[in-house]
Amino acid sequence: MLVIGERINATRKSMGEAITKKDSDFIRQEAVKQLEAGADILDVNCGMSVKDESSNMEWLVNTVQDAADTSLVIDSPNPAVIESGLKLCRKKAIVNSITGEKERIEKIMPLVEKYNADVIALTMDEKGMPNTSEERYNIAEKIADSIKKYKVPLDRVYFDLLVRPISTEPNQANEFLGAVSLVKKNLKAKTVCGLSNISFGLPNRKLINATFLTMSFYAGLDAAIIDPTDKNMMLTIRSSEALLARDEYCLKYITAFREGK
Ligand code: THG
Repeated sequence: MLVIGERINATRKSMGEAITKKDSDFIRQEAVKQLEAGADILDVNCGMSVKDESSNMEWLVNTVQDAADTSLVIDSPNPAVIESGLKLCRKKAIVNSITGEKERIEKIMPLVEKYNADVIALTMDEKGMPNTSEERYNIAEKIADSIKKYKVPLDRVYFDLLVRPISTEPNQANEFLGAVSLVKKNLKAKTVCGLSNISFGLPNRKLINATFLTMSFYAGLDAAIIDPTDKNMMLTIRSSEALLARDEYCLKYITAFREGK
C-alpha cells in the first residue's frame, strides 16, 4: 500500500497559519514526522487563496524537499498551481488531480506528460458525484479513454473512487468497494482514496476508518491518503499487507513491531 501523508494541507487550521506566516520549521517538522511514521510520499496542498496560491505552492515544495528527500503529491485543481509545484519536484511526482471534466483534462494532462508524473483521476464529471459502483466505473472508463492521446500509460493513473459518508448514505462503502474491484478487474490502472470521509458524522471515526481501510485493501486499493501519525491506522495497514501476502515474509510488519511503531 502506498501511504500518502495528508497532513500538509492548508484546510487544517495550524497548517493554513503556517503557510500564511511562511513558518518553514513547522512545515519541515510535519514532513519529517509523517515520513518517520511510515508515509511513502507526501501530499502538499496550499489552499485556495487566489492571489498567492502559486507562490505558496513553490514555497511549500521547496521547504518540504529541504527537509526530506521525498516524492510529492501536488494537490490542487488549478493547472497553474500544479505546474508551479511540478517544475520544482526533484523526484517523480503525482498530480492530484484531474476529473472527467474535459477542460481539466486538457489543461492538466499536458503537464503530467511534460513532467513525467503520475496522476490521480477523481471519478466525477460535469454531472457531479456518482452514487453507484457502476457510475464510478463508467467515469473511470471514460477518463481512461480520453487520456489515451497523452503519453501517460494507464499504470501511471490512480483512480480515486470517491469515498462518501455512510452516516447519510448507508450503501456508500459498498458502492466504493465495488468500484475498486471493477477498476482493478477491467483497467490496468491503480486505485487511491482519501479515507476519512467515510466516517464523517459518526463517533469513533478512527475505528470506522481502519476497518474500511482493511476492506478497501482487500478489494484492491493501491494507495491511501491518510494521517500516518495515526498509529492505529498504520498498524492496520501493516497487518493487512501481511495477511494478503503483500509483505514478503511479513518483514514490514515485523520491522514496524521491532521499531515500536
Ligand atoms: N482524494 C484526493 N485528494 C484529497 C482527498 C481525497 N486531498 C485532500 C483530502 N481528500 C485528503 N487530505 C486531508 C487532509 C487533512 C484532513 C483530512 C483530509 C484533516 N481533517 C481533519 C478532520 O477531518 O477532522 C480536520 C482538519 C484539522 O485538523 O483542522 O486533517 O479524498 N485525491
